[in-house]
Amino acid sequence: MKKTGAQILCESLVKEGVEVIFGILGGAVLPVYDTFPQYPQLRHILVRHEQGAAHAADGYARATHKAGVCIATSGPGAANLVTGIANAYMDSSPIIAITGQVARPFIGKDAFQETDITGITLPITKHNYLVTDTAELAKTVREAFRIAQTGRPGPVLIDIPKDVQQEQAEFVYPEKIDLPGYKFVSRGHSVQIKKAAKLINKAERPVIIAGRGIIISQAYDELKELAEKAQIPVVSTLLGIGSFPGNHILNLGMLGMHGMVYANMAVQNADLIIAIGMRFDDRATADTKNFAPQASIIHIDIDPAEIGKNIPVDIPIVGDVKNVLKAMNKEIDFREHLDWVSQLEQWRYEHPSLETGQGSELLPQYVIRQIYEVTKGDTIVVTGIGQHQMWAAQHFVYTEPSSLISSGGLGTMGFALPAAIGVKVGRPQETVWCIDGDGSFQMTIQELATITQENIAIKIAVINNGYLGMVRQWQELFYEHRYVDTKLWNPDFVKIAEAYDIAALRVKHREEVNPAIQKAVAHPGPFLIDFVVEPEENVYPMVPPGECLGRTLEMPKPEMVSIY
Ligand SMILES: Cc1ncc(C[n+]2csc(CCOP(=O)(O)OP(=O)(O)O)c2C)c(N)n1
Ligand SMILES: [Mg+2]
Repeated sequence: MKKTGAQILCESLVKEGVEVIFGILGGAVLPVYDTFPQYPQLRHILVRHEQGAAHAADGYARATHKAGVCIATSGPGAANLVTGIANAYMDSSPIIAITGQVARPFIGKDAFQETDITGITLPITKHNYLVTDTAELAKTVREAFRIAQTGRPGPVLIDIPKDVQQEQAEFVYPEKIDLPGYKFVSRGHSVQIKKAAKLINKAERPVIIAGRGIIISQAYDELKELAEKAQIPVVSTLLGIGSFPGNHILNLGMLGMHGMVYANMAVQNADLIIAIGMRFDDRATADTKNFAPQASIIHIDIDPAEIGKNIPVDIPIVGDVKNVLKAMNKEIDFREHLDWVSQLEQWRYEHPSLETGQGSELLPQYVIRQIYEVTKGDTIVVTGIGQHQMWAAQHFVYTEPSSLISSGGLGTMGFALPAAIGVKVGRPQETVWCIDGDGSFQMTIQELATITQENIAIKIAVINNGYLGMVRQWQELFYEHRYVDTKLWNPDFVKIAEAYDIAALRVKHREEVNPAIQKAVAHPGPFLIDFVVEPEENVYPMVPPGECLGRTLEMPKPEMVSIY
């Protein structure tokens, strides 16, 4: 049967099981929007800025393990998606970005709202398409979903000229597609797996570094089996948090620039590192030349391009983490590393790492810890970028995978609010806490309107320190307290929330924190709390830029107190 390009697109999205599309319309996508009412199974959520659509699709994808979909018009609409696409690319999140393009005869003529979005997004997409033949559209959508969701996931963009959306073609959704140039290795090489297992079996001081690849490949049980069978302590990257239960005796927490001192010491003193589904990001490794100086390194990753990119590796294993671990666990001996584990316990005791400053009325770490206490951790946390992000990573105990959703690779301020929308839409039964900085929040604050229009019941905690806090911390520590333009004038966030018809409270004192969080949780709709916190609290531990993990700074002793 013949259908228009717009209908073919919608039919194809339905075939792919899409339920939600985040977007905002314009001239070059009008034919698609005009078709939406024929497909009531596709829920469209109208955002206020395309960056919000891309982050919402990304949050949805991370929370559901399905591709998230966003749509924008040509020119400025497509360009506004760019930050969100780059963010998804860096964190291997499968999103499908659909953009309208000017009609085919106008391409290359600098037509109104024409921009070369496939050119712009070439380095930040796993793949992208400009559809010039309506008969190819269904196949293109099928391919896009396959590419986005398999192997190492990532964003795929489909640019569709307006006249392709309007033109009719035969609709057949291809059962099979042939992607000759697209290959990924799913099962690891058995010889490499055996070699790795041998090393693990004889290691005296092994450490696992758990990355987001474990969450993507849903290899939690396999990771747990490996760690428990051979009694191997686990540290995780920021995006690996949740891949191994936060309350497990072998969990040493996050490593890296703001990792636990004992996690960093474990890596620096290990004789074997088993790096799983992680890419040796510089925030995790610190100075690469002095990373894990005593260790042999096993690196398991589905993307061969990651092997040896930042850190030389002794045993690379390319493959899907779940498959590799399944095969490897069969070769692993039951072992104990009593001396090593008790050494780590000793370091944990000597360097508790989570002390806070004495501060004034309200410490940000206390606020975050109270969100944990009230929710008992039964919530999904979505963060912005900065100090609050690190405190949310440190002071919460994440026992479930995908319970911390954060922008790791790109570090995109403005991610939290729209991503939290996507998370809540994808997992409506869960409580979702958007823990945002006052600076980050203002980068996509307009999505409060989306929340109200769609009644998306997320809870928002603005950690309002009156600063671009993480940058202020660097100015304090490395630029001799010269606070150039990090102080923020802020609007009244409670009034802002109320103007968007969202219930809100301001909290300035410690004793108000717990009741306010309880009130937010009990409230049936969205709720915002403006937590006015100590302005100059710093995030510790910290590895100063350029230093190695062995040089992790702790909070200066006279300032230390505990909030636990
Ligand atoms: C889009 C974007 N612009 C600039 C930065 C650089 N940057 C990193 S953290 C930060 C400060 C964030 O301030 P806020 O959201 O208030 O969080 P805080 O550190 O105060 O908790 C800035 C400006 C960034 N990460 N993203
Ligand atoms: Mg701030």
